[in-house]
Amino acid sequence: MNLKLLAACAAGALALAAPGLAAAHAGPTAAEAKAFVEKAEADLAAIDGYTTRTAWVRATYIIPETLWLDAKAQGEQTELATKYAMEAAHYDGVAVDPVTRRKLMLLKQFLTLPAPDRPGAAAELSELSGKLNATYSTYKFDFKGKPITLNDAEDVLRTSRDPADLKAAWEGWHTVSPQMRGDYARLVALSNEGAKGLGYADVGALWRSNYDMSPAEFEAEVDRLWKQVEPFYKNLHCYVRGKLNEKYGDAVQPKTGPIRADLLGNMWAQEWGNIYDVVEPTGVKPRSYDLQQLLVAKGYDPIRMTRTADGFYQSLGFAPMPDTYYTQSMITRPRDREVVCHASAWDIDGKDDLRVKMCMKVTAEDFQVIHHEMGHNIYQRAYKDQPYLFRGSANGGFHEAIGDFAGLSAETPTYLNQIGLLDKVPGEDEDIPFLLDMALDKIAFLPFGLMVDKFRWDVFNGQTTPEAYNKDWWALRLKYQGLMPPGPRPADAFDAGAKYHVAASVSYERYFMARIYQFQFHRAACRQIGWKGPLHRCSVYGQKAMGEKFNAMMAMGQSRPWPEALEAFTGERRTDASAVADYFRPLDAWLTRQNKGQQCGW
Ligand code: X8Z
Ligand code: ZN
Repeated sequence: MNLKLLAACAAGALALAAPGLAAAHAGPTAAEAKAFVEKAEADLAAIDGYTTRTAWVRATYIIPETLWLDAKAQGEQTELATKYAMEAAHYDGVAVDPVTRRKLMLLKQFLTLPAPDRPGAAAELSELSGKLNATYSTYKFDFKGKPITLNDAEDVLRTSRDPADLKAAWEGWHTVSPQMRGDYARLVALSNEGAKGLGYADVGALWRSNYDMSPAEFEAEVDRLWKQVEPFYKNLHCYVRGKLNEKYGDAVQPKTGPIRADLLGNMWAQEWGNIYDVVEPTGVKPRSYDLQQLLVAKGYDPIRMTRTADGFYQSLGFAPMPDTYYTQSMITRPRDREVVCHASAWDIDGKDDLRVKMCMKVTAEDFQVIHHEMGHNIYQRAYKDQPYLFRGSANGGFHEAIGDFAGLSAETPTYLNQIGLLDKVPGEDEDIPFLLDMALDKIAFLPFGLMVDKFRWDVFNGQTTPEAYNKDWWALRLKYQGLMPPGPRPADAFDAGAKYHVAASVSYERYFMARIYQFQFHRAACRQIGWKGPLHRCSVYGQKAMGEKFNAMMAMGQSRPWPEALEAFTGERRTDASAVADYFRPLDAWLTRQNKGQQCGW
């Protein structure tokens, strides 16, 4: 499976021939480059069949032995991929055909965390990765006298409206990461050394190179996109802060300044839809339904939620998920063993053994997550006939955007009515509540999606030292999200490490990009089906011709630079947040009216 989707990495063993060296005088030839790429691709595909399976077993059954086995396998893969990445650089100046050129580039960018090219380094790096992930995934802390998991703590954040409980659950979970700091700093040092060996300034620069542009251009690109959406976020922040102040009073949430991070319904305050009840608009008709209550009332369970997502994709013309999806996946948290609960989508064999791994509950949030995860599976299946090195998304943002794009339709009242979940489709007078609910997830996420890797870019380039991890993390949380912790942080805190993608080294800017692409896809799809109403009411359910065109884009995998894929479906070649603005326009105007007279910002 696509290594960039699998959290960490690996290291390995093969002694490699160096085809470039034989022809050292004249420099390597195009034929040698092609032969090298073919061998590298075949070897990496072969080891993938092994590492994907060890990773699956480790993630669904955490015991010392599976950690050991997976670290060994990932170590071998990292070592192999690092050697091939270094060797790919020998062909930088050789005139080769475009396919070989792209594959050489992808070989250099293959690893999320490259290892230094010396004995033992890849093994050490993969052990550190596995250990950090396992610490995060198995941690429990004491809450009201009993040990609880992250899942339990997330339930508290989602449902409790008692600020003391919220603070205790938030602070309790954040005790997971002080113990990770030393290992994390070592992982940064090792992988940076590996990245430098490949010719990148550091790991952050390697990650920013994954977008068919230079690292500096990508940085400018995310800043440009953030500027497009920032005023909207500030409007939402202002409105939500006012409501929290009404609910909890000045002592808990003052009227001005940052928002307390534990009051927003989510452990990382990344999506705020869980506190809809607290921020519900007054003076407009209340919402006539709540997705979570509908799911419960109609007796949905996790399998039925999965079948529902499957049904949505089938309506677009995609084949059903295979039977093994339902027998081999891990859909709910097992009672009797430790697992990685953080949701992910798997392609075990590059053929038809697709799976999801999550700890699903019957919530509106997980209804969204299963559409998200299955979107990954749909993409994996669409590009499975590409050569191994092209089996990936146009860029990381595309992979994360597919299922969310489906979700934009699957969360419309029209669709919920079509599948029998909702009895009556509300009228236009419920547009503001609906859009507010969507914005609490989609818009609230944007600055978080942006800042997680702004933090890591600074860690990798050395500007943020281990001693400053927590200070710098909160400086960015304040700057972009306008948040503060619920109380003073202990001297040993490493709050970034309490986020899965940091502990597991999954790059994060992909999610920021995805929040924009999904609206571009949605706008283009709604145009294709001839939708004339407001974008937020458009559903593409049942639109097979649109589905076919979408599949054609996905089938390209990463064989071409991403603007070509974007153009194939949307006719647009640039990432463009105007689709986000188009979707939320009525809400933005409404929020501006609500915030009149308020001192917005922080
Ligand atoms: O990690 C995920 C997915 C798996 S790729 C569940 N997401 C990000 C997160 O949870 O932080 C989806 C939205 C953002
Ligand atoms: Zn995802």
